[in-house]
Amino acid sequence: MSILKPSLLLGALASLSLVDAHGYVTGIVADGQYHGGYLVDSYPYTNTPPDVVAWSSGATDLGFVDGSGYSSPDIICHRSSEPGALSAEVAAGGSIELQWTEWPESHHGPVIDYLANCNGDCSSVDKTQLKFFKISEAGLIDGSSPPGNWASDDLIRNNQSWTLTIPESVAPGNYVLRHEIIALHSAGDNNGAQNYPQCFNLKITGSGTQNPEGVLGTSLYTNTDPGIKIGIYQPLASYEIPGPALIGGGDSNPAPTAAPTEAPTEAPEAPTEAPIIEVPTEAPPAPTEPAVPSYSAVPFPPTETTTVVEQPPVVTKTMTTIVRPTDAQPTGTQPTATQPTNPQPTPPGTLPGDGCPKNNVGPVELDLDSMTTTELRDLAFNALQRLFTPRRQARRHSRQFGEA
Ligand SMILES: [Cu+2]
Repeated sequence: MSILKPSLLLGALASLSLVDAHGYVTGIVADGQYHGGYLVDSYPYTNTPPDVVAWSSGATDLGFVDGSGYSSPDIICHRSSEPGALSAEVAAGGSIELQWTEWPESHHGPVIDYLANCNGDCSSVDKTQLKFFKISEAGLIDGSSPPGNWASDDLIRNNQSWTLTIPESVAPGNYVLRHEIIALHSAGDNNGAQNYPQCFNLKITGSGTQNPEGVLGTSLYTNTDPGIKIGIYQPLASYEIPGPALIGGGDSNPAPTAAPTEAPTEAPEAPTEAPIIEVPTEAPPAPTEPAVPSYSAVPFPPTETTTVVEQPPVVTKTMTTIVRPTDAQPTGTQPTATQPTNPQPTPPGTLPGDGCPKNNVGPVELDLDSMTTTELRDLAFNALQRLFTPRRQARRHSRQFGEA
């Protein structure tokens, strides 16, 4: 078996920024106390993973949920998630720091945090009944220079971590914290935004009385929300953070990297008009010409669709005595002319999916000639992402899903 060599593509890809595998939260610090998270790159392969405050996740590819999954339970706390057994105690008014592994710089977007009251024990709660209210949000910091400076960039600058405050007004009780980055690098496409949600059980103490109603996780977003379907490769004057409105007392502008600035005491008013989108004065950077068609052949991980089928040996049989004239169905070799003489491994313009049955990304037919520059760039991002995902991760992925 041979596959197209990624090395052939490296030169063509050189002009594009490299992306890394996606990150996840390895642990949280609640009021100064560290709690280990759900280590999605090891716990799924352990017989008895430890009890943690984090919800488990089936997203072993460190992948995402997109607009096609906004009404599916996968959007609630990530794919196939189940409640954590433990809870982290934090006082209302206290802080939670979420510690990520390295987040890819190209994956710009907002960072959003919600709470949902478990009304009982979070470790056995039905996630489809949880109603989330937004307690913290941060989106576009500066959109003047595309693709802009975003909350995700702040997270990276702050040593891959994010700190939020539990509103002092929230009533004590058991809650699920839903923490999420939405990557917008491909969000100009339909279902191009990528949601990376993760959940943690909190036991909130204090004397608050606020009990916001909240909305089901499956009702947080639609794939046409202004903050979900948006191209970020043009100057943006504003950005509408998706999801329900921030509750009163919520934190609309966490500033994890700088000294605390004057925090807003209430939620900002809802925008009264659509976000202003300035007409770009110049075209967004385009991938170099040779690079684009090459993406069509990037295989990751290798799938059967990229396997070069060995050409059947041509049988040059000279003996004809075994073929009798009365034989209606010759049992000898089939005429070689009917054999595929040179099977193509992959039709031009086909980008293999990542092979993950849960990722909703199967092989897709692409008409490169009709794609916009933005679409081509997003394709490049995705291809690079697959190309540079660590081999170890790919092997685990293969084991889990039984791929060859
Ligand atoms: Cu990505």
